[in-house]
Amino acid sequence: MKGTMPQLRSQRGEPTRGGSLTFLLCSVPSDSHMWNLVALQLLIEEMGHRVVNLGACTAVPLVIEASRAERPDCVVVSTVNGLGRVDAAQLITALRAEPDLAAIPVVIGGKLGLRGDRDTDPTAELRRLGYDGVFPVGASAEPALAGFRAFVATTLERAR
Ligand code: B12
Repeated sequence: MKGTMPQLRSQRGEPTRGGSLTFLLCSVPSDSHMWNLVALQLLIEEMGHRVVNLGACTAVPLVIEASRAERPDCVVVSTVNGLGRVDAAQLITALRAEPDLAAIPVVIGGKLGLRGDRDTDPTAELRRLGYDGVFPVGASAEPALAGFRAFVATTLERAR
């Protein structure tokens, strides 16, 4: 996969408010939705941080390569097509198997199952596999986004 990393980066210049963290934003291989990624990139940039957005249908080897190249403060996985639960397990297993990347915080959020509100909560399962934060989206995205903001403030920004 060498040489294939897209250069889709913030075009908004250097972050302005304490913008010291780098986020690697990606999806999972099966998921072609992209507005979730665009919205999250804007949200994280508004928080004052730098985003490297790998785009939709993100291949697992690309996430590994970009993690090694960028040394992000956090990998953010966003998926909404409902297959995320399965794909996300493969992604975190691959990332955690790389000793030099194993300590990077990785969080996931979005519409993680196919049955909406009737899905069982995937949080415990995904945490057990190695995700540091899990933010499932239900009827409204706001609780997930609030949880993510709190994670960034308490876990990432405070750790610096
Ligand atoms: C546009 C769209 C498409 C377009 C995508 C175009 C593109 N390139 O982006 C097309 C037509 C290609 C498409 C295809 C499919 N889609 Co579609 N799509 C949508 C739709 C109508 C809007 C998605 C969108 O752009 N939303 C705008 C963004 C800004 O909102 P968002 O995606 O929800 O993201 C926000 C939150 O979820 C949250 N969030 C997301 N990730 C993360 C991560 C973290 C860490 C946090 C904190 C928060 C968070 O924050 C984001 C910003 O607010 C939704 C329905 C809907 N109203 O959501 C269905 C929807 C996502 N699609 C769905 C499905 C099933 C499919 C298909 C499987 C349909 C099919 N049978 O072919 C395919 C899958 C394709 C694939 N390989 O992935 C389902 C998913 C079901 C589920 N998960 O429960 C939905 C919910 C429709 C439905 N109600 O059934 N889709």
